[in-house]
Amino acid sequence: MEIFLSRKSLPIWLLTTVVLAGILLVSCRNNNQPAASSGVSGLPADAAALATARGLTPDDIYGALKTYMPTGQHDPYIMISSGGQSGQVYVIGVPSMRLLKAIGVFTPEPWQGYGYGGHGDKVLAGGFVDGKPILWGDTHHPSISETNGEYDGQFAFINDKANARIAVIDLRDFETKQIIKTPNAINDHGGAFVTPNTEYVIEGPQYAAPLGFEYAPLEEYAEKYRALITFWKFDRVAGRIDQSRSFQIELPPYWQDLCDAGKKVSDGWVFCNSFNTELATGGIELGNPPFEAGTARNDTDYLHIINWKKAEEIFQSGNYEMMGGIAVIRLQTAIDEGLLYFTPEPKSPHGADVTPGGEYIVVGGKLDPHVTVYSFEKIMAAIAKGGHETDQYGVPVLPLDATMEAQVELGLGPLHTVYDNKGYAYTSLFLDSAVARWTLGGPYANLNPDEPWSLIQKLPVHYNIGHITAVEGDTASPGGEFVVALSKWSIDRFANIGPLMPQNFQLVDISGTGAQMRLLYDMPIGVGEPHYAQIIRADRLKPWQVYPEIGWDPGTMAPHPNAITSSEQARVERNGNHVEIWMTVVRSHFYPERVEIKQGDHVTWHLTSLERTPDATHGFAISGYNINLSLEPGETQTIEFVADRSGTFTYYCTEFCSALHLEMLGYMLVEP
Ligand code: RUQ
Ligand code: CUA
Repeated sequence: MEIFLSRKSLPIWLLTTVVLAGILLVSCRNNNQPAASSGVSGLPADAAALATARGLTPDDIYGALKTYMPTGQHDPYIMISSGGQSGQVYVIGVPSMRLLKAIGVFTPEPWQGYGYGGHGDKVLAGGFVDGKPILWGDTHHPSISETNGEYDGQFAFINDKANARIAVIDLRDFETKQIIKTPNAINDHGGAFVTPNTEYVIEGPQYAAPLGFEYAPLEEYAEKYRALITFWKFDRVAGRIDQSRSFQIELPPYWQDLCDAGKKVSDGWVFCNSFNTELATGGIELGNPPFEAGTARNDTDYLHIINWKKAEEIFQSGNYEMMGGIAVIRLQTAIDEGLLYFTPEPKSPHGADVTPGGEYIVVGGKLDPHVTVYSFEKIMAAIAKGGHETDQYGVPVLPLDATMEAQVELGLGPLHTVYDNKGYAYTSLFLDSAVARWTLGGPYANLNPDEPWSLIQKLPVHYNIGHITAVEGDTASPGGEFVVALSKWSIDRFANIGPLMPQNFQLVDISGTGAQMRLLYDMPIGVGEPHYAQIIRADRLKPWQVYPEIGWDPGTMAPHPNAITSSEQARVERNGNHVEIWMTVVRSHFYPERVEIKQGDHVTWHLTSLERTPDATHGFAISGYNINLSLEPGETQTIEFVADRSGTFTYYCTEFCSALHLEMLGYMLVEP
């Protein structure tokens, strides 16, 4: 509340803090604020007094000035964030860190009428596991569609780690259009990542299981358990994943973790870190080492190096087996055809992040203070040389000294790395609770004045940072203004609201060079534990304000066959015990306002919004029937239900759409 009030009061002292910053900066080590140039003349006394009374430091004032968004002004960047166990995806403005929308994805979402009778039900049903409804998800890594390695702002994808599923969000209306259950797998992690032209959406595996997650005792782990990486073919025109043109590659039962697609020089390849080359199967209660120890015995695990362009050729040549409705390239085929290589990675690796030009792959290490940088050129040379030893499954292992370019000591628990346009990399340090800025070498060395491959600054964050995201920081052309630290713990950063505490998205200014990163702002995320997020330039997005025409079906992104365009066409028709209703919705009435049906009737109800005004959304809820829609301007939806309960029910508009919104209702009479 304190923060809220202080931000509301900002306009009053905005100008004056610029000036105040100039005064206070005389003794400040980071003397690069644009504010400093404003001079000290004309300082309104009330603003200076306010800053003093609140005890604001020059850094606080700088943070306020960098993040404050006056009413009506729009953020230049949009962050698409995982929602963790909420199963949703969040849309957040940067740098204001204002939550703009929580998109219903794997979990029903009432505001959007998602999963309460409308087309969202069909989307959610796509993610059922063998017909069993799964109405939540653990969303991890959103991925915005790319063209030539840059975000194109058309679609976003997100995985559900808990059940191995992928969702497609259309960024024209920011709605979920498809959920697809990954055949043969029951959990995932290394998704969703796109290839540079979104040819494929990559879903990497995690905890191994027998293919098809059939039963097999853990004693048979080495023989029967396997991993699967899925290459989902994305059809841009349809806006859907096409399973018939998708394929999987069988992998050894290591726990593949995070993947990234090569780009530019490394286009055509995918890199995934892994852990548990020990093949640990747990059983602490039996006296076995617990997983946390069993998976950390080896000094190295394997970076997986996968040639997806060649895998695509193998798939197209028919050299696969159909399993669970999808083509699977077997492990032996992958080895024989040279699709799969390993190279060692230091202790308990995490993350695999390709540099903007595709030259290097950076891997963190949960229990190693270094990041290890692999050279794609060296990897290719090592593959060409041949004659490598193999792992126990026959996969060639390229020696580390042949593939490694550099190791950079950053601190404790390096996890994930993103990039900017100044030749810096930014790595999250989980155990240190810090963001490390360090320099890339090679073609990036001349972009800043600092020594290549060296740590430049460690900025404390609060606390236990997992992922990190930068403006377009995982693309071929990163920005350079902001990084967001996705901190897992907030502990003392916000008001005490009980033992379950929000996550903390911390905005960091990276616009300066050298050791000039600065913390700007804390944003609590009180809905689930997000993992990754991506930040896109807002001008790359071209969303609609209203649907293209009256009668638009967001489920198919095409005109709805049962749309009507005026209340004259509205009607109720009965055919036996099937009742079909065509209804219009416009401020401030439904047409018709009385629907009289009989108990046991099968009801098909089409609703069309006649609105063309931006934000003139209507809701449609039928009390007692678990039905709730959101009808945005121009939208048509169909609901179907059996009127199994007789009685008197109201249907009403759940959006405060007009002065006479309370009058926007109707009666549904169900005669016994
Ligand atoms: S895994 S931090 Cu994406 Cu690191 Cu969750
Ligand atoms: Cu329509 Cu309220």
